Amino acid sequence: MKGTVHYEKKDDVALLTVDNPPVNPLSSGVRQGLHDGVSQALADDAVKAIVLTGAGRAFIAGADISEFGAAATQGPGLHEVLTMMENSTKPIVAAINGTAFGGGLEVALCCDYRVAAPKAPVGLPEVKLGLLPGAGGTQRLPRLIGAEKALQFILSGDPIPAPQAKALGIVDEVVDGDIVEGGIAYARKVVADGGKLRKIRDEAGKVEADRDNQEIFAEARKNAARRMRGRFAPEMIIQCVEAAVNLGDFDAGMKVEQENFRKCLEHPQREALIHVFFSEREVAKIPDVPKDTPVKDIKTAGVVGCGTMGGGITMSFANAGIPVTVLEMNQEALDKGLGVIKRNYDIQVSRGRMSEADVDKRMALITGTTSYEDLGDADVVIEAVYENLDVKKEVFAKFEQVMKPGAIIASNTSGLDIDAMANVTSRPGDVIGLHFFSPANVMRLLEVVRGEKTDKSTIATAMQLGKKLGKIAVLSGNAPGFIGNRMLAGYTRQAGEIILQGATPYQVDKVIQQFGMPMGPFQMADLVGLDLGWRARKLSGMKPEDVPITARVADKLCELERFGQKTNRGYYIYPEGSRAGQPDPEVVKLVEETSAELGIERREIDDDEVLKRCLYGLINEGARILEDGIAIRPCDIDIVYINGYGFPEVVGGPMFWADKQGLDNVYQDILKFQAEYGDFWKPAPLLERLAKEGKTFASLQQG
Ligand code: 3H9
Repeated sequence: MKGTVHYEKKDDVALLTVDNPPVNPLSSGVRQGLHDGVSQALADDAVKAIVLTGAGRAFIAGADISEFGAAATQGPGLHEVLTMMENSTKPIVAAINGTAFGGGLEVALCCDYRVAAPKAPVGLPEVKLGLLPGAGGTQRLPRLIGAEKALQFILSGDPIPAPQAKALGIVDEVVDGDIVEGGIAYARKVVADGGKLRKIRDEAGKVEADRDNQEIFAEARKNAARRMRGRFAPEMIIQCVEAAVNLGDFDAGMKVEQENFRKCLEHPQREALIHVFFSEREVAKIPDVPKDTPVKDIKTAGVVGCGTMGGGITMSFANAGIPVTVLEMNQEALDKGLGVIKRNYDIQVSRGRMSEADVDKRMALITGTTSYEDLGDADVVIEAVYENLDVKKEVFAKFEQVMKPGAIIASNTSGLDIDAMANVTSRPGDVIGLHFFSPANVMRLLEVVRGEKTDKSTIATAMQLGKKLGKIAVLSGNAPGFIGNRMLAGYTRQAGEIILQGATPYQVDKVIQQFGMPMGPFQMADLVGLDLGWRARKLSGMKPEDVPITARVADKLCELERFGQKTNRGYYIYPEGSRAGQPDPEVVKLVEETSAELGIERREIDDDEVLKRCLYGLINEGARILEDGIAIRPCDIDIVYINGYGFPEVVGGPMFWADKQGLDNVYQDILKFQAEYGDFWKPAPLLERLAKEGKTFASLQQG
């Protein structure tokens, strides 16, 4: 059995310490230990009270997520243990030493009293895993703090620090100093005052009052529809809290909770979201870069370029409290870039997300310069200049001259050759790609690109730096487009082909949005700007007849000065000041004309084909990326796509989704597309093999 609970007698108090490193989830051994420990304390006449705490950095991080979906679990069930604790005739005090999440907080809610260390976070994050607090949380919390606050707390899933939990009424006391001593002292005081028990299940006052306040549920549903579109768990949660309020009887409410918990547990979103949870942790593990690889301490940073990307990267460092020097070619460009950074922070203030003092603190960490010499002492330097290999090589040659020994030299390129840049320097071991996504201060993904000669300690440092910056870092090999943009190329190409063959851009975008992406490929193109590719093609001197057919429509739009959102016209028309585009019949006409010019006969393409062609293009390329060793595991691709490209988390990422479609089904469709549309659709050998063997991408990660 996994995990244990230590039992110690501290005179008249039994101290139970949950021990299941690193974060004490409620695995079988912990449930058994709680059961045995409470039994032992109840049987011992000398014990007057029980204190429950956790070993290490957590109190209890919740149910053991790895047990969900497992065939059978050992040990007593959590409900059995909690019922026993709640029926205890001796007061139980939860001494919350650290993280009390999910089932962990629910255990604490079954105790009579809760004291907490000031920094201990408490939360019910189940909604993020597609679940609901299924150990009484939806019934006890409304009884403790009222339905409205309970709903906000459970639906957000966000943790709060102990002092805030005290203000809400979740925690009785915040203890400075030793939390276990504090818990024992609290328990003794309860005993001295007569040993009064406090069972939340019996407290009806708050839920009775809420019965006249039914609009809180309508409000919760409205918010959930807005913030958690397409999610299954929120409605299940609201129904549970409604039951807590309207049914009155605790056990009847618990029945609703258990039934809805089961529905969530069986829902595909739950499996996908738990896959995402474990994958986010898996991507930090790099097989040939062991955990004990020495990492460099990053105390200062340098950024070259203060445009959109450079400015965002600079903000990321400042947000993480790391002093950063940002370089521009001349004072004017520097002033402009720094001005944009300040304005971005001011917007945060106007939205109430930051205080003026926070902005001052961050701006004080940012230094502007026009001289490379000023970057020399930085522990890491990142170039974020124009996406052109020659320009980047020039910057690297300058780094070679000024950077102190051991500093990490990085490029923010979104797909160019890291080795070509590394070879300009005499220290390729220090060189790495750090591909941020725009806006860099907001987007969570950081593609870390390993060159041929990148040192392991450079990789380990970059991965750790990602975490420090609040990003999720995924390692990619060095090949054109890395993981994300290489896959994206197939997706956008398909979108381009489909509209020439009969769909409209609006149909494609609708299908992709209905799938759960925040925007479709043409909305995305309008946002990024159609002129970027058009200008690059012009600059390269490409003849009109050599322009790929999938870019012809975009180039025609550019000839009409329809560059996308920036000119209020692109594939869509944007009324002044609005980002919500409206379809334009003129664009449909232009697409139809282009098909005719190219001799492509238009036909109706159904939504199913649109979706499959866009997504199977991604997946087939994903399989090649795995074969080439560019991504370590399928889950690395999933995390890249969810965090960098808006792939819906609730379907677990493209490779997980493909597994759920059945790889043989995907493969058979790809063969049909190949027969119809040519060798773009040649199945990746890995996909073909897995499909024929009846296996999944996930099988590559097992064992
Ligand atoms: C629940 O409670 C349902 C109940 O309401 C109803 C039941 C009937 N289980 O994140 P880290 C592992 S649902 C199993 O790197 P940090 C994690 O995989 C649960 N394993 O550390 C990792 O393993 P590895 C509600 C877990 O300090 C290691 O611990 N609870 C669990 O950055 C370290 O994790 C949650 O949703 C778990 N519950 O952050 C809490 N939690 O080293 C989910 C962690 O092999 N957990 N592991 O990769 C978290 O939010 C963070 O892990 C936490 C620590 C903040 C606790």
